[in-house]
Amino acid sequence: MTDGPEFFEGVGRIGYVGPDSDDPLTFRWYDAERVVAGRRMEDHLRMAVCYWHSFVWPGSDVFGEGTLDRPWSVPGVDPMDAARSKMDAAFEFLAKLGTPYFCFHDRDIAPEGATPAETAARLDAMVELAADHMERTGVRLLWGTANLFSHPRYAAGAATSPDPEVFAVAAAQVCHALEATHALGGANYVLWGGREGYETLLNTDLVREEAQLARFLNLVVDHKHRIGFEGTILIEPKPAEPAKHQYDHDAATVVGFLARHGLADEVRLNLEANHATLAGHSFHHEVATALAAGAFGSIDANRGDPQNGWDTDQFPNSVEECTLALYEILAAGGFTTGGINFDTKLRRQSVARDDLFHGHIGAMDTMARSLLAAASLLESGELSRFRTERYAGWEGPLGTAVLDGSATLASLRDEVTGGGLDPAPVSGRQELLEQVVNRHVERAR
Ligand code: XLS
Ligand code: CA
Ligand code: CA
Repeated sequence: MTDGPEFFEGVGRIGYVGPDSDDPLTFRWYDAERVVAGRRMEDHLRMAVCYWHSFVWPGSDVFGEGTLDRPWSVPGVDPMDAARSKMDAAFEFLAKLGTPYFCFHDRDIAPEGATPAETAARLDAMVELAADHMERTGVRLLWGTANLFSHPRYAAGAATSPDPEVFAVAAAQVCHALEATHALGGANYVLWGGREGYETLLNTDLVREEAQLARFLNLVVDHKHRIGFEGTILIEPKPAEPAKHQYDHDAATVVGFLARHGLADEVRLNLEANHATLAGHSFHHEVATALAAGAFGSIDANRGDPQNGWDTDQFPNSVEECTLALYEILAAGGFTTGGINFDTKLRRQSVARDDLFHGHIGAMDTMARSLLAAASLLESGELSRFRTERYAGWEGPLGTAVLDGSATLASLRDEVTGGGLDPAPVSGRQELLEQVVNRHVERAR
């Protein structure tokens, strides 16, 4: 504990009790020490609390002001005093919840000052304080990032602004945020481009904006190597909101962008479940697509709502959906530098102070239970065996000749007209496979 006030009075350290617990301030599934598929649960899931929605956002929306009880953000207080008390609250929460990681934007922890020098000094002071809290609590940094979307200067984009001075200010900001992340031992650095897109094509030069975005990213990668940051640079795709169209639309779009600009070996993806929904994909699709391209990095597990078209950032609570994503991740060997960030918001009506605990406990239990189901599915080999058998023909002489380039269009025609081939339809077994998944979800203990 720090010397300051206790913000979450009445809540102690959240412990694992087990599936039969009726106490909502306990874990029913998340048991950090339990070994699953060769790793401690904590090390598999690498879960993180996000600073911005949990400690900065007051519960406002486009139609209404803040509703949430956030005693560490009292209006009228000196902004640096407020930042320090917010950080006390954040680390009290993290230590009680027992999540091993957190994530932050530069402006979440330190308010912008009157001059660039004051802004930089404020961030340095808060990074130093964060280092003390991390040391005291053992909480680590999953990723840092820069807020390149709130300030009015970024209304027309940061890297993709029509004004090179805005590009320069954004570059200075990322330079500092990357160094702050490095100083705190961050495992990754994220770039999410909420304003990197357009509102109308009538005023937009797509060719220039793509070149600017690529240059910006190359500068970030170059600086990462200069300062010796060993974490991963991640891009977080999102199709829209706040921009009408965002260039980092979805996993496949970003993979193409990275390949076009020589960045495929340097940058990976941070995939958010809610952004998959907004792009018209399942989360499973986004994760599998990134893995297939060798570009998978990390996830933001917060979900959206299929009944509306905006970013609701809800706590994950579907074991089935999360099992499918974790299955793909486990099958590929699990997280390396990445992990599971909860970029989650309470609902505006969740005004009790301990609601923040209930949201995160539910999310962590959902991920833990999904991990058990995914590990059991993987261990059974049922899906992988079916997939292997389904493509077995490609290992035979015909498949090999096609893939190694020895077959031509004409040689294939000759083989078909020669009468040797008569492919029969084979069941894809979708319904059966869906029941295989359900069985593992139901039985995982
Ligand atoms: C917004 C994004 C954002 C990034 C970090 O929709 O999810 O929170 O994760 O800038
Ligand atoms: Ca989101
Ligand atoms: Ca996110």
